This record gives sequence, structure tokens and C-alpha cells, in this order.
Amino acid sequence: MTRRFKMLTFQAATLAASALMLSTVAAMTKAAAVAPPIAAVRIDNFTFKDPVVTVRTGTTVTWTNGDDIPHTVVSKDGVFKSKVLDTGDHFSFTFAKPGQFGYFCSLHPHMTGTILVKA
Ligand SMILES: [Cu+2]
Repeated sequence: MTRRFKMLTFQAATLAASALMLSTVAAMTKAAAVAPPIAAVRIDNFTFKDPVVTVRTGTTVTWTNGDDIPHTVVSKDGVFKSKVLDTGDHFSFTFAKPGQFGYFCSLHPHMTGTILVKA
């Protein structure tokens, strides 16, 4: 293989890789535009992280228990209530209306969090 031919092969490979990346970015942008908004709250070390999450109306929030003991996610106003979540379990709720939604863990009431839903 000549040096020049190697160079051309390398350039072609680089071009192909760039084209692939561009199409991937385009696909991701398209997916983001149509997918409903989502947010995640991880439960770890007896804490909701992050304690205050601000989302748009229509967002589905998913809590995942990363602790090695069970927790729950219970709305202070009775808007939502999870079952007992074991390690790795998750609970999702879609916030259809704007407002401030405080919640806590019914097994450890000192664990609290808030979802702020903007219109
Ligand atoms: Cu708990």
C-alpha cells in the first residue's frame, strides 16, 4: 500500500465517521423534540436527590431507590403514592398540572422533597 493510498483511506474513514456522527446527532435531536419530558430523582442514603426538582407541566418524574433499604414516595397532598420500593424499584408520576408538590417517605418521614411544576 502506498503512503498516498493509506492517507486517502484514512480520510474516507474519517468522513464516514463524521457522517455517522451527524446522522446520530440528528436522530437524537429529533427524538428529544417528540419525546415527552422526563425527570429522575434518585433515592440514596435516606435522601431524595435532588430535594427540589423543577419541571414543565406534563413531565413524568421517576424515583428510583438506590438504597439497600425500602422507601416510599408519598405526596403530602395525596396527589400520588408509591408502593414500598425495594432496592432498584422505581415509581413514576406524570405532573399534568402546575404547582408545588411536596412529598416524603412514609417509612422515614424526615425524608422530604418537592417537585415544582411550571406551566
Ligand atoms: Cu424511606
